[in-house]
Amino acid sequence: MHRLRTCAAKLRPLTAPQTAKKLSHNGPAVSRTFQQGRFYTAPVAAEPFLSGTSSNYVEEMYFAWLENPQSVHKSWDVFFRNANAGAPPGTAYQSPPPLGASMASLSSAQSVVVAQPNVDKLVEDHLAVQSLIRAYQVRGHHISKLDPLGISIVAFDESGNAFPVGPSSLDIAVCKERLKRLTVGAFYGLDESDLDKVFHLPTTTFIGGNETALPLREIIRRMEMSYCQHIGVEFMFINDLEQCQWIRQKFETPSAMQFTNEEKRTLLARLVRSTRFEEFLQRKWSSEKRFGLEGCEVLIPALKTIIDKSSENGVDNIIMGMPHRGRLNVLANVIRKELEQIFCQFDSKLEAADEGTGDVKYHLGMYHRRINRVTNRNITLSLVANPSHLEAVDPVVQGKTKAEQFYLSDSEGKKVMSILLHGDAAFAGQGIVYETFHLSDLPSYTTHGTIHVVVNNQIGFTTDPRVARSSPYPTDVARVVNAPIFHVNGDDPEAVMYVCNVAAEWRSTFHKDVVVDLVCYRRNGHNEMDEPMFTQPLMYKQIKKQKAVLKKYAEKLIAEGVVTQQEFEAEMSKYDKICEEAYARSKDEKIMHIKHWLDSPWPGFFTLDGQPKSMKCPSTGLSEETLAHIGNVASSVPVEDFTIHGGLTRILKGRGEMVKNRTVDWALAEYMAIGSLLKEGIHIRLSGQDVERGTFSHRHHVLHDQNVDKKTCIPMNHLWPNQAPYTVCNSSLSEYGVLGFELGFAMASPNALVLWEAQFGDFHNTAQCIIDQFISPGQAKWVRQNGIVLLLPHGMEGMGPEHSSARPERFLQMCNDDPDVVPKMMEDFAVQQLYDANWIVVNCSTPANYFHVLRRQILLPFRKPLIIFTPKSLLRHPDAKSSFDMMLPGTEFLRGIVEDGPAAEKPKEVKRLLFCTGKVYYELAKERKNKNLEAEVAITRLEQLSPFPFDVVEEEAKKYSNAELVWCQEEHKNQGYYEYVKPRIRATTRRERPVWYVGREPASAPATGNKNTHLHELKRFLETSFNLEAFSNLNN
Ligand SMILES: Cc1ncc(C[n+]2csc(CCOP(=O)(O)OP(=O)(O)O)c2C)c(N)n1
Ligand SMILES: [Mg+2]
Repeated sequence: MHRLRTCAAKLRPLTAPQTAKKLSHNGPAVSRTFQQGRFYTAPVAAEPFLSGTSSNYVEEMYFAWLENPQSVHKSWDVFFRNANAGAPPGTAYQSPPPLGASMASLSSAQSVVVAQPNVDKLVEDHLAVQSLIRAYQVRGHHISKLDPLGISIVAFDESGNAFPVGPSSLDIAVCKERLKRLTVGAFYGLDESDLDKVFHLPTTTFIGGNETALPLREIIRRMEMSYCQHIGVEFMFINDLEQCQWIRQKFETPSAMQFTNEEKRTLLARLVRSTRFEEFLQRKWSSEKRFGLEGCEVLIPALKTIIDKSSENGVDNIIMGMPHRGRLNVLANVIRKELEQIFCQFDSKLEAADEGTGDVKYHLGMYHRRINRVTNRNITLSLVANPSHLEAVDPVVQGKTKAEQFYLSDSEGKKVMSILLHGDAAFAGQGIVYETFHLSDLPSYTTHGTIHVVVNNQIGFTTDPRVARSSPYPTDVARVVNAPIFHVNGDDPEAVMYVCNVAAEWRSTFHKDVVVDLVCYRRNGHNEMDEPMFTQPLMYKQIKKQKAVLKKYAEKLIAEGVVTQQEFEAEMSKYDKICEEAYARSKDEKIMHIKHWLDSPWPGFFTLDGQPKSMKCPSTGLSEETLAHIGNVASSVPVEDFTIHGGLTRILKGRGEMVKNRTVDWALAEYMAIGSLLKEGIHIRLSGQDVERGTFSHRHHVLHDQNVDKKTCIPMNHLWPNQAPYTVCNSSLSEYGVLGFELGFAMASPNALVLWEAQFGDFHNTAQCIIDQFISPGQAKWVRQNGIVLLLPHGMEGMGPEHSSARPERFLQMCNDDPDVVPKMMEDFAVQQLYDANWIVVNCSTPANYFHVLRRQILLPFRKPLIIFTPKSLLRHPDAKSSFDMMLPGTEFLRGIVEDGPAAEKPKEVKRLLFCTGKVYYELAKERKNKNLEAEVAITRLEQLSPFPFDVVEEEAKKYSNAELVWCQEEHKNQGYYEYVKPRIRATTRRERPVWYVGREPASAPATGNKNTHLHELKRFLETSFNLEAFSNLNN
């Protein structure tokens, strides 16, 4: 009870300003003292009956009275006045004079509560009514008529009889039963004889319209109308009173759902398009799968309503993501892709004019700018390309939306918004939905409200909801972010249109997520070739009887006289003709241009025919002055009155020393790369868990004032007067969601460097779907380049199996370069190789090289994903420092760092050429020195693993022509790089020289959990690395 009242205390102040305002004008002289959990003034609070269950109700009364003393019954008015005037407890109440007035006269209803023999009964009845109203608001959706098939369990009682629902069944017994379901219990003591009693309405309902009291019968009728028809509103979990009131007003206000004839005709026309489109496809390609929309044709008018309303509210750019169901229809009738372009996709002889794997109909995206005919405003609609993996596109859409908002300085999402479509089974089942919802209100990830539309056909392929989810609705996941959920019967197009309007208004008012759950059915099997009767016989018997929504709605409008039969038929013929004409034109389409299916064109970045403007990469070096400037800012606090932590002062001082000595460590090199690109107008966004400080406490891009909460400073944003902005943001604890989001962000523009850092590299595998479905094959599947950078901390540091390996073998296995073919070494070989690659995989061993590869990423004339295995111990390794000299103009990223010590002076005398990558180099170099083998063993580091630096390796192999070729890695043999590099090194030597392996034995886990074993393994493979006899008796 106390908790409840404390909650009330939290909610009530929202209306307090209005109340206070009123009070200061004409209310009684009551000062409103907010006490812990209670709002009465002390004398009122002292009344004995306020301590019981009636207190909530009385509190309502009291507030109503404070706002307007005339709004409550006279007896309450007298009571509150007396109590406030100091009447001793128990004496403030005076029985009202008996009223003889007729109850039919509702206009004077505010003072018509029947005289009660005692106040307890009066209070209890009002309480009962208030609870009843609340029960409808909270749980009315459970008994609303959402299922067009009428077979969902909520419409049946225990004996299997369909429950009579709706305002027509106002028999009190029925109401009681229905309300029992809502209230889990009795009817609060109300009975038949109370139906004509008039009750004052609480301020938490709008069913009264202009009336403040209504007979119980009418209250029930109106609550039934609001909450138990074809719309089920789930919102009472939202802990914001204003938002709850807003929703109540939308659904409770009498006659809220009114449409003009014009609107009804538009709705019918949209249904005609939606329905006839599927029928047309079925006629022409009866044996093709199309994942049709039959049973949810209303999706098209639903989306169009959302778009119209949003456009009316100022949105001019909508980014959508959707699954297979109804995709073609959405492309045709919402995004308005030319019909012939869609139809020709069914022609198997269509030839592709450009790259891309021809994965068009269900996966490719779209981008289209056009005039919205309803609002006459320009609107850009894009549909993001998606893989089969249901819901995987959700965070990608959000990231792209965020980026578009960012570039348009649309900081509140007034211009750009996203719409996500979902299937019922996928929405409930896929965890990425939850991860995406959790990004929705985070400052650096919010898109200021997404409208989710669920095509809830009550089935997922062949699986019933009752075995597909543990929640009552497929939409329950949305409750975590307090998104209202509007369930609506898909066979009532007007109800659908109404909720879609409300959803769009909600989004533009509160800038928060909202869900429209279109409860519908799937007329055919999962696709048109599937037999649904195998698995859902009863459901499909019902579906066979089901009249199509278009027919039902047309009949309704014809009966209402809104359209005539002829007009309806003319509308259908008109659209059929459009389809036929497009079909004829589609026959002329012989060549298919996948680039016409891009969701994110990058105007000006490529030549007109989509090629890079050059095949050169400018020098990535920087002037001494620029390096020093960035270094100095990185070592300072560039704002006044800001107290940083003492430890950080030391770190910054250390950075300052490095700058003086013209050297950089890892963190400083990163600073230089980012800072310099900002100067060149490139927006940089670094996102991931704890990236602001850096997991290893090396980065410190956000400084925190030690004395003032939330006072932070990002020195990177204080580098240059007109620099591009730098966004660095700690993310939610998600990989799938956040990596998807950043990929989407990177998709929007080629002129931004977007980096996602995994806390440890091994965590990337919870985002595997984004890597496998989007990043690795994105360009090949969807002709879409993307320059996202993945920073994956990697290295065998004895930290055990969980934090050691970013699994380089997996990334390398997905590289598209041929292991057995040495490419032609022409001019610009290195850039050409990058252009041909699906992605770039590097493992830098020096800060300078890390610096160059980040800069190269943006200076290249095209975009490729870049995977960087980043070090842990090297962050502070005394040898892992680079001189400014390695970063000056003319310097560049080194794909291989070749031996330059004594071995290089007399290469023919070298016995062994050790190839390696990453941090193991430092261990090898140290061991070589200890063993005094610097002239005998050359060590060459491969910094870029893929595309493979064939030229570098070839040259080194030739140079050390008498040396054994050895690949050394610290990872286990079946992991790391060995499988990838071995055939490629062999190919460069025409398979004439063996490539020996040194490293850890094959293993299932990435590393041992035992520190001693770790050190032992290290010792062993270092020994072997410099045991020049190790392979002398072996064949490779
Ligand atoms: C992540 C993932 N797992 C499994 C599948 C295979 N699959 C394709 S459609 C489908 C059923 C989807 O049901 P629902 O989300 O309700 O959409 P509907 O087809 O009913 O419109 C399944 C399981 C998939 N595409 N993606
Ligand atoms: Mg489904």
